[in-house]
Amino acid sequence: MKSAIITGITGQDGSYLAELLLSKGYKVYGFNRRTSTPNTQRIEHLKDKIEVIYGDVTDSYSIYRALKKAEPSEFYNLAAQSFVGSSWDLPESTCEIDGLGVVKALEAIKNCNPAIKFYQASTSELYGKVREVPQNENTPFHPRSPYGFAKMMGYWATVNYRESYNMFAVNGILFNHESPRRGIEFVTRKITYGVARIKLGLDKAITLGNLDAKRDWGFAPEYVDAMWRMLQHKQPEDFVIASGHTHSVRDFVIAAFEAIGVKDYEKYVKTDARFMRPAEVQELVGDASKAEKLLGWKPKTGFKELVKIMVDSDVKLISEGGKV
Ligand code: NAP
Ligand code: G4F
Repeated sequence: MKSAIITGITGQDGSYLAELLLSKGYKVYGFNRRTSTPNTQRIEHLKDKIEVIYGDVTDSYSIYRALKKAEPSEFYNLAAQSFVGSSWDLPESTCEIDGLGVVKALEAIKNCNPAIKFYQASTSELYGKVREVPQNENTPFHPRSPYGFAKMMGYWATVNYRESYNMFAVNGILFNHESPRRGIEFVTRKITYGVARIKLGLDKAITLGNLDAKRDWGFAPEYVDAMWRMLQHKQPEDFVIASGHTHSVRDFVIAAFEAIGVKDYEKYVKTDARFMRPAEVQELVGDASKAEKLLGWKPKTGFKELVKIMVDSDVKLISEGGKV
């Protein structure tokens, strides 16, 4: 039986990846840090099927212990301080987790069993102030936040361990991907949750920042499938995973209100400088043709369908008294 460690298993992607690997017959170990209140709601339904190992990617010994216990064939490093907005307030810890944490994981794997295949959760934020449109595996990077430059370290550490030690270590350069499990502070979920509350008469408006920023948004369960495919590929290579379409935050707002039958969205949207960033990534759009050609991966869920899935899910969640 194949086994895998997923760091960041309590997050959006970690929970979907755990489901995918279980469906493929893997023994799944989740690497989960200690928190003062339980944060395992996204994996509650999997608790009898996976094994959780307590640890933290900033703590090398906990990574070694996890490797010894799980003896995995694959290691998916999804752990991160993943919210760009907070990274300006937390630049050091973001670098500790998103940069040095990757080096610690790679070093532990190199020393314990360099045959373990390693996936690094790299990001389209590396492109930042974009040098070309659309962005592909050869587009130069220009990160625009502490999150971006911390992830840059993780990206290059992964490339260097592959080239120096012949390890199967790959970067998935994933563009934004969303779902009903998306964290509430990210703009898509903030919008769909806010729109659901407005529909149910619980709120009068949502307050956002830059409505003109454009992102390439896809559906998270499809993106974790790409992660798995990268580790099954015959050789270690980096891949862009994206929908190939870009939409503004305003487009997302319009589609979310349309999903509840509201056309005059302006009445319900306010902006506030609190949600603006010191530096912005204005437009991202990815070219995933390499992944389609070599991994047979293609996005399936379109933009409007994605927005509707999220709005409907939030309406149901709130109506049933569920919590985020
Ligand atoms: P997420 O929901 O924020 O999940 C992040 C996970 O990392 C959580 O399980 C979190 O645990 C864990 N974590 C944070 N610090 C840790 C530490 N020091 N040690 C161990 N675990 C730690 O993020 P996501 O959207 O699933 O994204 C997964 C990965 O893909 C992240 O690395 C992110 O940067 C990257 N990425 C995401 C996207 C996207 O659009 N979603 C795009 C490109 C790349 P807690 O639950 O305890 O906080
Ligand atoms: O939803 P966001 O916070 O996601 P962002 O910054 O694109 O980062 C996400 O995607 C990356 C991949 O490109 C991941 F690496 C990263 O971990 C994360 O998952 O913001 C999207 C856009 C930004 O331009 C932001 O300025 O939405 C704009 N925005 C406008 N109003 C807002 C808001 N963002 C947030 N979070 N909250 C607002 O009120």
